[in-house]
Amino acid sequence: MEFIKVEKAYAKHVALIQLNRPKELNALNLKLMGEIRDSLKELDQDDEVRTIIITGNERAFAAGADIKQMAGKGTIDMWKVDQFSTWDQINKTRKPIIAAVSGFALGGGCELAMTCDMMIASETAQFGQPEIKIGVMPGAGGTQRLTKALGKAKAMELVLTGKFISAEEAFGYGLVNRVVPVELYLEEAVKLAKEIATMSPIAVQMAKESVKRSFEVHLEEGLHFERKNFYMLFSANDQKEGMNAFVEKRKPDFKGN
Ligand code: CO8
Repeated sequence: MEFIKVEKAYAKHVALIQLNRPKELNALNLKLMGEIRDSLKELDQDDEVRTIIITGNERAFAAGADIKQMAGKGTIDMWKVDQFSTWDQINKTRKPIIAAVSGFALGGGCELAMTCDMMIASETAQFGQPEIKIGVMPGAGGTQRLTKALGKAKAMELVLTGKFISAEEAFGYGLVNRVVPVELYLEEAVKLAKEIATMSPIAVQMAKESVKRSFEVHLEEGLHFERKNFYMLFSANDQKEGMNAFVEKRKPDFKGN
């Protein structure tokens, strides 16, 4: 990997992907995005891994798509590259992904963080969709995910002016799970990842799938989907282990089968 670092066993059952183009504020070039896609695909298949953290560094989670790489491109160049299939793959990851965000999370960087399932932010984090300032607009879900999180008026303002919001403000809108001092943001993300990793990975993945479904379908269909996943879990050993452990007053030991 050239532009990311991957640690499969960063903590027990927790993998870490760190964006690693610090000089360019982790600008998301095509190779970097391909590396994220490939490593997520691999980590999703690895039974030892139950939760995944994506992070950058203190100064930047990611300052957006690589403007220098895109500047000279035309419509057909962009279409041929088909970079959004990479984003679709990220969105398909079954295991929960936590974004540990410090510094700039802008444009594609904000979109990448929002594609993750949860976000822990350092108090220095800044979120924004500044594409409008360079003559374009968000292209990897920003207009949709930001609007769902912030509501129409605020999302419209951010997308149309390119203004940033602070971590605290993002927390107020429910965009991030919590805000912590900068020296703790990764530690806090690991804590959350480890907590989730103690649960049944099958139940976690089906629950994640069901929560995500609520963004795509109307209530009745979402309830139907949830019910199907709920029933399915009763064919897993983890369901027996979880319920027996409760009855026997001991901690469950989930094996993911
Ligand atoms: N692309 C390429 N290089 C970048 C980017 C970027 N998005 N952001 C920063 N850099 C580079 C700078 O060019 C600079 O490089 P150099 O040292 O060679 O000049 C280096 O990183 C450091 O940046 P600055 O000197 O500008 O640092 P400052 O602290 O002064 O400013 C800012 C930090 C405010 C973050 C500033 O760099 C900035 O405004 N960056 C651009 C932010 C932006 O517009 N992002 C949106 C990009 S478009 C986009 O994301 C579209 C998404 C569509 C779908 C996703 C497909 C992958």
